[in-house]
Amino acid sequence: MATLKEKLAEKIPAWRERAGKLVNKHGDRAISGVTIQQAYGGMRGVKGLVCDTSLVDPQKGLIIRGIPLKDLVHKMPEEIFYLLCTGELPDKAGLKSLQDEMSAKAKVPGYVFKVLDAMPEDSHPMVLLDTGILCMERESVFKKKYDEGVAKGEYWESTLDDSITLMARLPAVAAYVYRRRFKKGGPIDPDPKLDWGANYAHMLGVSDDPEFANFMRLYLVLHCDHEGGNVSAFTCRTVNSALSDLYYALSAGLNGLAGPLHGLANQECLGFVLGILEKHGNKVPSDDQLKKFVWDTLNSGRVIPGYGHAVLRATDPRFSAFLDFGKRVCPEDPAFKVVERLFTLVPDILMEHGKAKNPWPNVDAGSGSLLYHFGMKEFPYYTVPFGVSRAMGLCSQAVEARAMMTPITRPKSVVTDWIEKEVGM
Ligand code: AMX
Repeated sequence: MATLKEKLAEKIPAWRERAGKLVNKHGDRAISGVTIQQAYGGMRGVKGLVCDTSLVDPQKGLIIRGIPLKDLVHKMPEEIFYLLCTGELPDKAGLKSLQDEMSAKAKVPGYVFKVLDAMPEDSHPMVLLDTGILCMERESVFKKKYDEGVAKGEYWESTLDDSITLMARLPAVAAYVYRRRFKKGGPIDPDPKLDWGANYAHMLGVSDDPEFANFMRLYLVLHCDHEGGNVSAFTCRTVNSALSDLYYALSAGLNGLAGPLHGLANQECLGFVLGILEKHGNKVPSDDQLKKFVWDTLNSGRVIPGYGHAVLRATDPRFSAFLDFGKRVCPEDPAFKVVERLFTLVPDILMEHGKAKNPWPNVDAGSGSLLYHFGMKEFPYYTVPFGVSRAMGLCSQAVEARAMMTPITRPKSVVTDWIEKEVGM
């Protein structure tokens, strides 16, 4: 067995050698160009980053360290974190050592709750989560080691320490945010016997159904990472590249996740489904009624939430995993049934409509209806579990970046005059 740190110590020298060889032998070789459209258009498709934790394949969806997500849906989130960091799934003893370390580091300092209590009552749950993370910055082991003058080649070790502490504490902070913000009563203490995902479910206190813990584990696995260039990952890695520690960097990344074009989309999808039910007397409408609702939405110039993707060109395997879960656990739940029926109807309609490059569902099409099924009805909270999960990806990417001694991020910007001169305008 190897602890996460031991496994990384074993692997990092070979990773450095591999990257070093590439840069030494082929450093001048171009792997991407940049068009003017890309420079003005959010750098879509520009290959300018290396991220080995995961890859989004247009057809297969998320691939974590070479393993398609569909083959990982029954794993524990802690196993996925170990995989993201090292490229290998842990054995039983490796998993237990990580879980023990997380339990030992899980206690959230009391001042965090005082800070959250002092925030305005209507603060957005993501503001509370990100503030809770940021105010713990004084605990950073990386910062302490950096101030002591530790060598650059060892930065990854204290970044890993910070990652594990942050991840260990996030469920308690996130559950506190839920219970305080939505007046659910006092906080629920963690149960040291429970794993990471089950403990989060337990501390939220929304459902006694044992399937809720299974759902939360699945949710945490499915949202864990999505390459290095999405808004939250790119932000986190940029901030961390200045050697701002992970408390600064993770909080910054999750501030990006809070945007409606990124992590906030899941609440809009559920709103769409509930709007359908409301319009039809809270009963699942017929297929013809559903088709009409979808066409009416499109004809009024709106998008169908939960469908389409910037990179994917097939059904998102994360959606398929949620669909399988719902079919097993709550096949008769009206909101879930609408999600299931829409999946059989919307792709054909979007193809006929002819605009969306990808007519298939993304992760957000199903997740909200399942949270709703378990009794979590507060939409503004829905990005928070996404953030708890995505912390796995952001932290593992930071460990990778420090292991590879990646320098500070600093792409070059240009002025419009320069572009006009370049093209002779
Ligand atoms: N319904 C209707 N029209 C859609 C559509 C949808 N679900 N998805 C794309 N289109 C339209 C676009 O609005 C665009 O129209 P325009 O030319 O009039 O502007 C056209 O199809 C081409 O868009 P695209 O290249 O296929 O998509 P994109 O890469 O620009 O955007 C996305 C991707 C996800 C923002 C878009 O598909 C969308 O708005 N989907 C609905 C919202 C959603 O599900 N968001 C969650 C995404 C997952 C996540 O990041 N959490």
